[in-house]
Amino acid sequence: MFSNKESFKIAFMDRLVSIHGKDVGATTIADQYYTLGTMVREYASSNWVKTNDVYKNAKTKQVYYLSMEFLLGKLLKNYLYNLDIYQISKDGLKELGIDIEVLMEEEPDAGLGNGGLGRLAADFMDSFASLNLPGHGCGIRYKYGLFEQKIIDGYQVEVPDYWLKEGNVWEVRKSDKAFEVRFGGKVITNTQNRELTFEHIDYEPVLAVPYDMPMVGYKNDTVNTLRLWGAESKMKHVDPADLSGQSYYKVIEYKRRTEAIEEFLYPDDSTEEGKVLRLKQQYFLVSASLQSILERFKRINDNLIDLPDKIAIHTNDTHPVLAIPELMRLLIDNEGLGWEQAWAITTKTISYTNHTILSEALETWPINLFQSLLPRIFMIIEEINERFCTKLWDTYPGDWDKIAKLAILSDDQVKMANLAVIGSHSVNGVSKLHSHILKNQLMKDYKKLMPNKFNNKTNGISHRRWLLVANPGLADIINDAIGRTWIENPKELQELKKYSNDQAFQQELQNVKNRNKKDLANWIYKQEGLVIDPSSIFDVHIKRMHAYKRQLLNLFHIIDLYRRLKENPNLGLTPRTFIFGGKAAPSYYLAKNVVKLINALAKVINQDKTIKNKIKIVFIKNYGVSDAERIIPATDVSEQISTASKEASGTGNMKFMMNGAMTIGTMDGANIEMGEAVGLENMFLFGLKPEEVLGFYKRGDYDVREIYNQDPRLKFILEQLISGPLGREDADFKSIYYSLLHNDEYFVLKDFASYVKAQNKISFAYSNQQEWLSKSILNIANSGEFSSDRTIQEYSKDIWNI
Ligand code: 26V
Repeated sequence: MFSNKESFKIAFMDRLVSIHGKDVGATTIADQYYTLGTMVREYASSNWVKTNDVYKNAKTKQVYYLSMEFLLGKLLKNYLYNLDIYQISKDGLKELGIDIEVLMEEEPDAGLGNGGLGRLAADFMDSFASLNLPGHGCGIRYKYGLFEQKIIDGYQVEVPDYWLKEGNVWEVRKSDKAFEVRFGGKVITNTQNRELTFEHIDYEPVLAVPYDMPMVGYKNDTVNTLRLWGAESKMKHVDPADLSGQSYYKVIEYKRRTEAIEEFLYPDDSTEEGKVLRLKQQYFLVSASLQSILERFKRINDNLIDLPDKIAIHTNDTHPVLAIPELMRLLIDNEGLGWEQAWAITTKTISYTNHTILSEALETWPINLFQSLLPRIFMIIEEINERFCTKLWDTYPGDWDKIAKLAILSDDQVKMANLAVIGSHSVNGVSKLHSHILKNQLMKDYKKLMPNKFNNKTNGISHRRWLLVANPGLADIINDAIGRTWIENPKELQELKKYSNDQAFQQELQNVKNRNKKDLANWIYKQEGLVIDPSSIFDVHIKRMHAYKRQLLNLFHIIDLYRRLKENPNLGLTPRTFIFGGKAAPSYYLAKNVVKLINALAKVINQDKTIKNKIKIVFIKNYGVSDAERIIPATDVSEQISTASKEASGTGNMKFMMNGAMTIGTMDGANIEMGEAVGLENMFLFGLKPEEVLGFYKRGDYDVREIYNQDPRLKFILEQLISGPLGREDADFKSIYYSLLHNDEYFVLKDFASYVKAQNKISFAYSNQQEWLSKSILNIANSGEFSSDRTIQEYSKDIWNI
């Protein structure tokens, strides 16, 4: 199609005119973006077909990664890099007077995820393809992604995110590969030749239509598939004999119910009224994906017994765990297999990752709701449950409490995590600590019963997206120092270690960081209208707003710093810019109040001339993937300060490390392994250890009042929430005040003193730039093991057997 700049220019111009039917001069940036998009998609498509043919002909085992979330962000730049046509396109466009950076900004962020779990799925797609591995994603094509966050008077206001407004240039709709998914109705049990058969009647059908997106590997000709399902109504005709019009309205209502399934992504909270719909979405994803997977399998293979050798199905958290009963249903009802055989195939095929130990995030469904929406699936779950409980009885005769705790059905609920553990062959956590807690606390009874199922797969990130593409300046100096092979083999970043004390390299790193900080400062000025000083320390806390992530602890340090500056305006303090970003779930009252508190504090501090610009606070509104790509390369200090034991892994922490930021963090999630990799002297760790936190919870003897009474700084800070300029804000900071003094569930007060000490150490360390840069280089050098390539290789070997 094009192989150099000149042929690119010709192809681009031809298309621009033919697609949009206007003179080149009259085309908009959106037209130009769309044109380049179609060219890139076509450029990838021959390898897409080829990759599929290779898989089919070699009957290669395929992995399907089922996830309710794929937080893709923008794709154009990564496609261009991976297809190795970035430079040609950039130069060609430039000669046509078009700035490729401006054009790339046109692409909407695909925000089909809440946070870490969804972004992980997207980085995994990148690693599958780049490692030449046959791994594909299955998800939902939500019309609206996670809400757009507006800030009005300091408060978060949610607005629908219609990312598909201009269409999605990367997708290919395949209406010939649609499947029917059935809801409601009832099940009739028949006996034929002394065998039971099940007939699902009076159900409501929904059509699942796939939209495929190419997942392009890094310069390797592999193109896998991300299949996102759209929901459509099946053609239903109005009854001509019905003169009342009722049947017409029924058809309309049916259409509405159907389309609601693909309407929007649930924010990470669970309000009662939305629950039925979320369950519908989960079954929709699972049923459509499994039917399509099974159909492809049968086209290529003869014997269903071989399914586990040819297919691995992975469930990203419990959200797609109905894959277990759905596969049982397809094998028994459609394929005629017996229970035992179907169960053996199902459990060998399906594996499950847990992403959190927070009890409020462990999914359960009320039985009555579940049963009426999915009657046949419920029957199968009952059978799985009964067989499992019978076995439990042998191990724990008479111990009803234990049995109720481990059963799938108890307390009138369907317990999804229990179903996941019982019906899969592998259960993994996402960091060493998190897997340890799963094995020894949350799931310890299961671990005793099935010791070999449990394992750890520490998360990773795409070093291509988060270093090579997001921070080209840094990638360039790395390439000059150690060559380019780290791009294929990120562990080779280790080679940078020998430059940790090389003054020339340190200088280059400093130049890159300074440039990135200037760019970010300019962008913040455009975006938020705020002037920040690029020579100040950029201290960044970007992630979902949640009590356990402790944005409050960060704010308390800022309030304390501000007090010190007010008391002593000549305080020798390296100026700092505190950057926050993150969305709060719409119904999470406390988290939304923290957003308001950040903005209120920013208003007070940013306007105060007496502190001579020594502190600035920025809240980045509507924080998303593209913002992360801009902010992380410009960061000096990365805040990873969750209450120890609560953050399953974190992946932002790894992105900052890879971009040379210093971590201030707790002994939590993957922070611990980052410390093992780079050495504790190159991180700033503080606070309670996980076992201390768990000890307090167990004994219930944390006395927050005692801490409060001992530390006058805390008294001052907490008082600011209800009096002074913050207290005068028209906001409910009292609720924060009372929740902390009531029980301080996340140990903000307890960890305060140790956090401030670590922050002081950071200020001191920053003043010695040589040492700082040396640590920064060591962080980059040791970040290679946190590439998602390593993670995917481990899953492939230990769990999927590909
Ligand atoms: C729960 C719910 C409940 C119902 C509404 C929608 C919804 C969406 C997500 C969740 C569970 C979120 C669990 C999660 O995101 N865990 C994060 O996973 C990251 C990737 O493994 C990990 O790095 C983070 O530490 C962990 O918090």
